[in-house]
Amino acid sequence: MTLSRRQTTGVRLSQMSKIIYVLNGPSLNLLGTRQPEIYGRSTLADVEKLCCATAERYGFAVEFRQSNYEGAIVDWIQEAQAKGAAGLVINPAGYTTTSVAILDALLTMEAPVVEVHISNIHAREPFRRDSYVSRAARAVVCGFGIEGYALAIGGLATMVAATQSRTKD
Ligand code: CA2
Repeated sequence: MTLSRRQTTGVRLSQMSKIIYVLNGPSLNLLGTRQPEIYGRSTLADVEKLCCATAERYGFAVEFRQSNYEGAIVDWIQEAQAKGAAGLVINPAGYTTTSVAILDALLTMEAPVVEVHISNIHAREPFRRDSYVSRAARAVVCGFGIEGYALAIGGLATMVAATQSRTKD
C-alpha cells in the first residue's frame, strides 16, 4: 500500500519539527542530591546535556523541561503537539501511576511518546508498575539509569525515520 505524504491525522511530514520534547515530573529537579543508591549521582542538568548531545547526533533538537505541577506538564504536552514535535520523552515520576490528565494529554499526541524511568520500576514496590502513561507510550525504558533518556531518544529517532520512509511518495 502506498501512503501519501499527509499523515492520517493531518500534520504533513514536512511540517513536523525536528524537536523532541523531554518532560520530567515531580522532584526530578532533586536528581543527584538524594537517594543516589536508586537514582545515581547525575543531576538533571547532566540529563539535559546527555539528551541534547544524543538528539544532535540524530539531527534533532531538544526542548527539556521539569515541573512539580501536573497542569504544567499537561500544558507542555499540548505545546509539543501544537508545535508538531517529532517525538516526546517523558519521565512522569510520581504522576506515572496517578495522572489520568497526563494520560489524556498524551493520547492527543500524533508523534511517538516514550516513557522513561531511571530506576527499574518492576524491581521496586508493586504500586510503581501500574503506569497510566504506558497506555499512551509507544515504548517504555526503565532501569538503565539516566542512559535510559539517551536510549529513548535513539529509539524515537529510529521510529521517526521508519515513519518517514514508509510515507515517502
Ligand atoms: O525511576 C524513575 O525515574 C521514577 O520515575 C522516579 C520517581 C518514582 O516515583 C518512580 O516510581 C520512578 C521519583 C522521582 C523523584 O526523583 C528524585 C530524585 C532524586 C532524589 C529524590 C527524588
